[in-house]
This record gives sequence, C-alpha cells and structure tokens, in this order.
Amino acid sequence: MAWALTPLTEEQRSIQAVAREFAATEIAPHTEEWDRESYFDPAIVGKLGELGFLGMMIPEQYDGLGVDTLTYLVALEEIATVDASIAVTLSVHNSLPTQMLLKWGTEAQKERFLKPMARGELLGAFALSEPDAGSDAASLTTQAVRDGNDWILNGTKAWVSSGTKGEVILAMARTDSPEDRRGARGISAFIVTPDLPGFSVGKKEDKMGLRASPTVQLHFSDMRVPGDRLLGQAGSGFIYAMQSLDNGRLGIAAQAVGIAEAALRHSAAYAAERKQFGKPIKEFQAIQFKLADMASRGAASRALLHAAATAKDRGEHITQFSSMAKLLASETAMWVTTQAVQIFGGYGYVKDYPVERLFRDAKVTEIYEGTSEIQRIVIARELYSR
Ligand code: COS
Repeated sequence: MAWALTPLTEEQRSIQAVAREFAATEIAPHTEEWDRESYFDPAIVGKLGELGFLGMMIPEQYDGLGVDTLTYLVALEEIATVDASIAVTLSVHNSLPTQMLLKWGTEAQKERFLKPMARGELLGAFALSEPDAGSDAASLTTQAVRDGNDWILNGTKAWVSSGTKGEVILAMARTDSPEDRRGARGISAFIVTPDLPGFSVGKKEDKMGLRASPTVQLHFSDMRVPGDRLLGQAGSGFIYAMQSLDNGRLGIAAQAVGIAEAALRHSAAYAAERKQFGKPIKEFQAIQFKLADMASRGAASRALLHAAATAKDRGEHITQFSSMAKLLASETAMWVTTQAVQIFGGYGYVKDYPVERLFRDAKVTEIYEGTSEIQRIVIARELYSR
C-alpha cells in the first residue's frame, strides 16, 4: 500500500528497506509492551546508532551517514509506521541538537559532542519550552548570568523529549539582563550535559500517547556551564532554535505520515476480514469511501513532505514549506486515525488492536514542535515576508 510518489534513488530505497526491516524485527515485537509500560529502551537507541541512524544527515567527516533530508525522512516514516515513540526519539536527535551543533558548533564542540552523537553513543535533546513559555517561545525566562568564564543558569525547561536519557541537551536561556530585555534577541543556546552541577531531571510526564518516549522537565539550579558550552553567538539562540525547528517540523511530519500509513494498512486489512451483514465490511461503500479518503489524504501529506525535503536539499528557504508539511501531515494523521478507530468500531476503542495506540500517538503531532495554530501563523506570515 506504500504510496510511490517520489522516485527514490537506489541508495534511498536501500536505506528505506533497512529501516523497514529493522522496525519489523527489532521494534514491532515490543511496541505494544513499551507503550503499555511507558518504557524507553536504551538498547534500541544503541542498535539504531550501529545502523548510522543517529547521524543520518551528519557528514561522514563527523562520523555520520551523510545522507540527504529525503533519505532521512523516508527512513523515519518506516520507523514511525511501527513505533511513533522511537520515531520521535530519532527525529529530535537528527533534526535538532545534531543539526545545531553541525551548523553553529566550533570544531572542538563537534569533536566532543557531535561525533559521538553521530555514532549513536550520546543521545541528543532540545530544550526550548518552559512551563509558561510554549507557543510564545521567546518569552522564556531561564536566565544565564556570566561568572568569570562560566555561565550560571537558573530555570526550568518543559516538554523535553528524550530528557531522561538526553546526554547532550541544546538548551535556550536568556543572556540579556532583567534591566535590558531584548526579546528574542536576548536568548542564547547552550550545550548542557547531565553531569553539570545544578542539573536535575524533574517531573516525567504521564502522557496520552508516545508513551515509550520519555518527556520530562529539566531543572537548572545555579547550574555552572563552562564558557565553551555557548553555541555560536550570544543572543542568536532563538534564531538557531527557529531555524532548527524548520528541520524538526519535517521530522514530525514524517512521523505523522508513518502513523497515518499504519492506520490505513490496519484498517484495510481489518475491513477485508471483518464480516457484518454476511459480507466483509470492505464491500460496503461507507467503508470504501473512508479508506479512499484516508489513502488520498495520506498520499497528499507524503507528497508535500517529500517536496519540502527536496526543496531543503536544494538549499531553498523552507520555513513555510516545512510548516505546511507538518500542518497537513499532523492533521491528516489525526483524521486518518479517527477514521481507523471508527472502522474498527468497538475493537478500535480497546487495546487489542493497534489503532487505539495510533489514535493516541497521532494527537501530539498537532501540538509539539509548534501547534497547528502556530504553523498557520508561520504560513500566513511567510505570505507577506517574501
Ligand atoms: N528561521 C530563522 N529565523 C527566524 C525564524 C525561522 N524559521 N522564525 C523566526 N525567526 C527570527 C525572526 O526573523 C526574528 O529575527 P530578528 O530579531 O532578526 O527580527 C526573530 O527570530 C524573532 O522572530 P519573531 O518576531 O517572528 O518571534 P515571535 O515571538 O513572534 O515568535 C513564532 C514566532 C510564534 C513563530 C515562534 O515563537 C514559534 O515558532 N513558536 C512555537 C515554538 C515551538 O514550536 N515550540 C515547540 C518546541 S519543541 S516542544
């Protein structure tokens, strides 16, 4: 049922096949249990690292696989089709902290952090949001103050994916002073590691979906950060975060495309087996129309995502494209999984079949890395900015 919309190269098809095989053999047998137990398996991260999947878009010179965005996203779609929690772990690591280090890190920072991240020895996380700064990310209040060569950070970051396992966290904090607030231009990016004095992991969220991906708060309490952990220029951290989210949103769109594909496959298979009124329910037009719309919307989401990915690989400005891809794919995933639950009827509402999990997992794609409302704001603003 795969929608063959984008002609893939031989290399892209072969990496896609590796991802599909890995997901089927190493992840699928555990997905249900990991969701039920809310369990994050570090061994899977190690295995994905061995495949090179934690350094997908990192050049070989920094120990990465060096593939383009489209290759990365088709692999991510395959993983998401089986387990959306593992997909977000991959997406955050590949799209946000590693890309930030690649783009704005010094050679010393790349040597120390990026290379082991690309090899899969260190897992990355991204800490922008705070309890009171979500959609309005520039209103964050975590404060960094200079102390000799070091910085002292105080504050709480929220909704940090992979936060309990995150070994390299790209965290945004204010470096302007309370007397001279500079808005988005007063924010800097820091490379934070859990060994820093004053770092602690706070509340682990008990989530509706993506239960095998740990989401936590991080507390920085007089946390001493060496001066060489500042990323790039002081005051540019918000811009770095926004540019990185242009990439991150493609990853979330790929996750949503994978969830929708899985919901379609399960629904089509179920509709062929399930009999009511003396025939398989796929014989009823009410079900056929649902399946047709699910397939069409899924195909449109994937086509837009792949077009955005290839635009990025051509070096184009993709802020609007990326938000469009995420908006369409996430709302499609929610809609498609809703139809899937409906096709399964009562069986869709219980945990005996995977569509119940897919429905729960789909919801967050409309929320994180920018809500659907924020994506619409970005898309509309871009209409007037160019
Ligand atoms: N790429 C590069 N720069 C960008 C950018 C992007 N995609 N988006 C914004 N910027 C720059 C702007 O150009 C501006 O730069 P200047 O200071 O040079 O003018 C600066 O960043 C501030 O941008 P803006 O004024 O648009 O900031 P706002 O406070 O209005 O916020 C939105 C813009 C709402 C788009 C932003 O806050 C956002 O994306 N919010 C959602 C955050 C999010 O996704 N959080 C999820 C985190 S992961 S759970």
